[in-house]
Amino acid sequence: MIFFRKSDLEKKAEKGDKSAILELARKGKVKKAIKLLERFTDDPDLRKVLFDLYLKEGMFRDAHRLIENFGKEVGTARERAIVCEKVGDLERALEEYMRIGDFESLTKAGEILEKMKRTEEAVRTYRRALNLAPPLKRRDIEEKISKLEGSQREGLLDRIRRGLKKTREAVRIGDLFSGRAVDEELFEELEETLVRADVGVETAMSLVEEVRREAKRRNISRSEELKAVIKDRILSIVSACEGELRFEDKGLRVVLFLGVNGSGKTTTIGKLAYRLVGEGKRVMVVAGDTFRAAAIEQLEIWAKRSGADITKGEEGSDPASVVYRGVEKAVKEGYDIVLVDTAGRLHTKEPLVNELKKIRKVISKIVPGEPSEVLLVLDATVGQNSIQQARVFKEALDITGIVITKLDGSAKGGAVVAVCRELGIPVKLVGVGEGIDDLQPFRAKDYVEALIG
Ligand SMILES: Nc1nc2c(ncn2[C@@H]2O[C@H](COP(=O)(O)OP(=O)(O)OP(=O)(O)O)[C@@H](O)[C@H]2O)c(=O)[nH]1
Ligand SMILES: [Mg+2]
Repeated sequence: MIFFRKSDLEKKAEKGDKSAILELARKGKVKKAIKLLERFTDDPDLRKVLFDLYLKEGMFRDAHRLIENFGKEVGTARERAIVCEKVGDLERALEEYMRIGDFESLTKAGEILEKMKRTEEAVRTYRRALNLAPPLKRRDIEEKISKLEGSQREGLLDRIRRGLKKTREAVRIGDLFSGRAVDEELFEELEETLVRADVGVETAMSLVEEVRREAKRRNISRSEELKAVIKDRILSIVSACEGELRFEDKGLRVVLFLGVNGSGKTTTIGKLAYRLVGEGKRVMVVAGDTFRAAAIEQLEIWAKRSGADITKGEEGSDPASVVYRGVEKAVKEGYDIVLVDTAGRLHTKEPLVNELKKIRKVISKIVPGEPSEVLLVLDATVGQNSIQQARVFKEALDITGIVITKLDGSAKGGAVVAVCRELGIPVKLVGVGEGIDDLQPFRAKDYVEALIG
């Protein structure tokens, strides 16, 4: 049996002698050197040597542990990004690649976002990469973007289709148009069907009148051709109110949510917070609905699920003062977006709109120009009544947009048409389910496609 005596070098190395450890590593005793170095991770120089050895040996899990413990004190941003990506710590890899911000890193970040199914962000990141792309790489990136945009559209259309399934099945607008004579009976049925889908009697009548006129003018005799006409007419109504929420500006943005109780304010805030946090925004939700303790708890649950922070008060406390605290905190702490929940009814006899006006004033006092969005939430299942509600709110407050919720919940999906025609306020979001992902931008074309098929 042969016994190896510990060399002087090893003895010195074991005592933490830097140059001895380095010498060991150089001589190929890498495992031994690593073992020793792991005892001295508090020493920045030795930690660096250890990190480099880990990378050389492909020991990414161990390298990752060092990153977890020492953060930016270990390696370069690029090295950290690579290690995190290798071990599946995608959040951190993403953060590092975004921080580097050059063409290659942004491309990597885009790929990670794609893997995480954060499609919108992936597209945005690829676009940033495209701005920096060397000429030969541009095509690759452009292809990635167009592929993602295609799948994104498909996803949105599928979802709104699923959302409007009940309406479609109950009223079968699309089916009216197969193999029929174009006659008065068809027009009457079309009108009835539109009323059943809740586009509103007046809207239905005027739509059918337009279709009738067009049929005559173009001498249309095949009912299939009429389908395109009605789609086109509905599209022209709903396109006029296609809106979008934009938060690209720098500085704090405040969004105030209004609507009668049960319309879906709190749920919409939760879903939107989730989307915004996913886009890397710092989001604060404010429990301006102090009417019930359960309402505050409900918002808290959504805050947790979405990763947003919350400002809340006691049940029954003054909503405007909770909002004051929330917005003030958001300014001080550099949040990007504040989403303010409000009650659909009040304890006091004071009219709800007065309370809302007060809240609005408080916000603009702290951040001039805000709230930049005042969103009225309407429940599609309430149908025509929601138009009445909207008028009351619209008169008292400058509504900048409408959210239509529960499109999935009833056969009244046509309500969107009535809302567009009668209110003239942009529809900025639609809710198509109770899940955290069931909120989408309102795309007129997809809507009509999903409604009529
Ligand atoms: N199916 C479906 N349900 C929804 C949607 N949006 C909200 N809901 C449900 O509608 C109910 C009321 O939603 P909330 O968000 O609590 O409504 P609110 O406007 O905050 O109500 P108050 O706090 O009472 O004023 C809840 O059960 C939600 O899950 C949607 O898009 N689809
Ligand atoms: Mg609520």
